[in-house]
Amino acid sequence: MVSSAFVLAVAALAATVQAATLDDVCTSAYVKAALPLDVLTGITIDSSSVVVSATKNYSSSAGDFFGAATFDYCAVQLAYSHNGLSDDQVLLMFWLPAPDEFQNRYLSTGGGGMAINSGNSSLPGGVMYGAVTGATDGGFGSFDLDEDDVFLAANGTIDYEALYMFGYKAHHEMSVIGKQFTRNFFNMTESTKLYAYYQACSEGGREGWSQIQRYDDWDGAVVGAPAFRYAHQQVQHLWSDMVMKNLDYFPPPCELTKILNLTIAACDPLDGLTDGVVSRTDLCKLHYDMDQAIGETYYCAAESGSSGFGKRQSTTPAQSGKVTAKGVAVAKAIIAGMKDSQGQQVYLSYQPSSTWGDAGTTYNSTSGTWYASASGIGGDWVDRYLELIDSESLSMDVLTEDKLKAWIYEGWQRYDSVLQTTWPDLSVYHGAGGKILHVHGESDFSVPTASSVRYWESVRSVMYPDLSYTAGAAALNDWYRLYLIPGAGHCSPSTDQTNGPFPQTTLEVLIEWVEKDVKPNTLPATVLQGSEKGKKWELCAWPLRPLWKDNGKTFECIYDQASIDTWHWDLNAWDLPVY
Ligand SMILES: *[C@@H]1O[C@H](CO)[C@@H](O)[C@H](O)[C@H]1NC(C)=O
Ligand SMILES: *[C@@H]1O[C@H](CO)[C@@H](O)[C@H](O)[C@H]1NC(C)=O
Ligand SMILES: *[C@@H]1O[C@H](CO)[C@@H](O)[C@H](O)[C@H]1NC(C)=O
Ligand SMILES: *[C@@H]1O[C@H](CO)[C@@H](O)[C@H](O)[C@H]1NC(C)=O
Ligand SMILES: *[C@@H]1O[C@H](CO)[C@@H](O)[C@H](O)[C@H]1NC(C)=O
Ligand SMILES: *[C@@H]1O[C@H](CO)[C@@H](O)[C@H](O)[C@H]1NC(C)=O
Ligand SMILES: [Ca+2]
Repeated sequence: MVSSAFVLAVAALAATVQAATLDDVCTSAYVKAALPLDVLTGITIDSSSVVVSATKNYSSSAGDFFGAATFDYCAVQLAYSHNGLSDDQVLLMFWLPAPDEFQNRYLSTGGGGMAINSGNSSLPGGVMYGAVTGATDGGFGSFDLDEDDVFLAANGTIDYEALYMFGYKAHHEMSVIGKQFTRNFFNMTESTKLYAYYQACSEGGREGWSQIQRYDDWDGAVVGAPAFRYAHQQVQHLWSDMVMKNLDYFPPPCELTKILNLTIAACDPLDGLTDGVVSRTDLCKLHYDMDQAIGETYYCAAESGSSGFGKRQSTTPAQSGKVTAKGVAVAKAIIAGMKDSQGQQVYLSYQPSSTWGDAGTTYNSTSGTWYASASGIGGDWVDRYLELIDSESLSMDVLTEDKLKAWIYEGWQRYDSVLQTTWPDLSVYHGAGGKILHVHGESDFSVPTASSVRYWESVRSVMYPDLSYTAGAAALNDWYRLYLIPGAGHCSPSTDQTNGPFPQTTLEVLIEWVEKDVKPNTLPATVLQGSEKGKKWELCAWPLRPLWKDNGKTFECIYDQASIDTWHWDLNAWDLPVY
């Protein structure tokens, strides 16, 4: 029989333990004692590297994936190395909530572009939910260095350690170390559940999938607009340049913007609610012909700024004129997606109503004409990752349709196991009970929205081959749900469809699902800008599509086969399956 004195003593001890303040535990000595030194074979954590600091009453501003918050945190930076490698050092940054705010949660965060972290900017998104939240530098030398800064050890020589760290190793190591460090730091008993999560978008979305496809480190993941199917994704950034070169027409940006504005205006009402948001880009594809824009007048005032995603800075003169047949032909060919010289489909493309992110042109004030350059992330991919040359030298002159296809093939083969990130069998993660909320802006201009639909479909068809489409979709939606975000661009609300919503509380929804089994039927979202700021929306889970009825009075998520079909591309240029 347990004596009441003993019970009291244990209760008193527990009370003492819980009474620890941030200042009690946010010390170098306490952190060093909590380091999980033996958690991973082949890794040595450097105790002397630890840098610890407490920050009180920190106010973080709202991001697209979480709201504003004020909290105390303990920042812990540490370094580890891989045994047997020279000059190897990986930095981890963890923000830990105060002991009385800790809710038995851990969150990994990722990067964007060629970065594996987002500095500190994603960390509040976990601490505000009582989660220890981590970021890694991938071993690239500092949190400010990107993978493409270190990918080449020299011209012609790949730094394979950096490549594989970026591909998937670094995140796995951070999760394993971060979770055990969290347990040690907060004195968690072995039987206490630590809920582990992930949240990131774009390249960070790809990083998320790199883990979900291999490990069961997390109970749930929020993955946004993943830049996966990497070889295809990077080369497709060159497709708009190819189109302009083929048609020998380099539209003034204003002409393409006018075509965009007319597309949005025409397609907005097709979803049943005229609100400036194209919630059904599939109906836009089915029912709107951009030829209707030909002859419409456009005007844009002179401005200085950047032209196009990742393109060079420039000054643009005032532009005015009428939309040309060639301008519309460029727009249509971009939306029609990458084809080879035989006219076979190589890759999918953006949805109509997306800004023309890859079709930027620059004004040559000497000749008075517009031109395009094959710079940006697509050119970088070819120069650096295929040619292995540290320079931005890709010329428009070398672009041909078959060259683009060959570049995809080369990158696909070379990096299939490390960057492609489309492994469609998620049985390890699913078997451990993992959940996924996958979101993607329906007007994304950098990672085509159809890319996410294709992957969801690959997982469905590989994991539920014997079920009908709807039964397989239902089975998959039990643990992996995809939500398209009306009007949203790349990982944020659109600048052109400002009344569109964004699902800012997705991690909270995921936590409810994982910890309390509240499955999100629809995903709550909010308008974050403009005149309708604060308006609540519900996003439909794929393959259901939004539709308003009775003049916008009632809202439904409907099943529409013709619309679903527009999202499925027959990539008949390839003999291999493109997952
Ligand atoms: C915390 O910061 C807010 C403003 O960000 C301030 O109003 C409040 O007084 C601060 N609280 C403490 C305890 O310092
Ligand atoms: C990131 O957080 C750490 C710990 O609070 C801080 O020392 C550092 O200055 C922050 N970095 C930036 C760029 O704010
Ligand atoms: C963990 O336990 C130690 C020893 O009892 C205690 O000093 C420390 O404050 C505890 N940590 C937390 C976060 O409660
Ligand atoms: C396109 O629409 C936006 C408003 O969303 C407007 O500011 C811009 O001037 C329009 N551009 C053209 C070329 O019509
Ligand atoms: C601009 O046009 C001039 C005159 O045609 C030409 O010599 C020059 O190479 C062009 N510059 C660029 C960057 O295309
Ligand atoms: C790598 O090759 C490019 C293109 O030839 C050249 O401009 C650059 O200087 C080379 N870099 C080094 C470090 O040799
Ligand atoms: Ca609408």
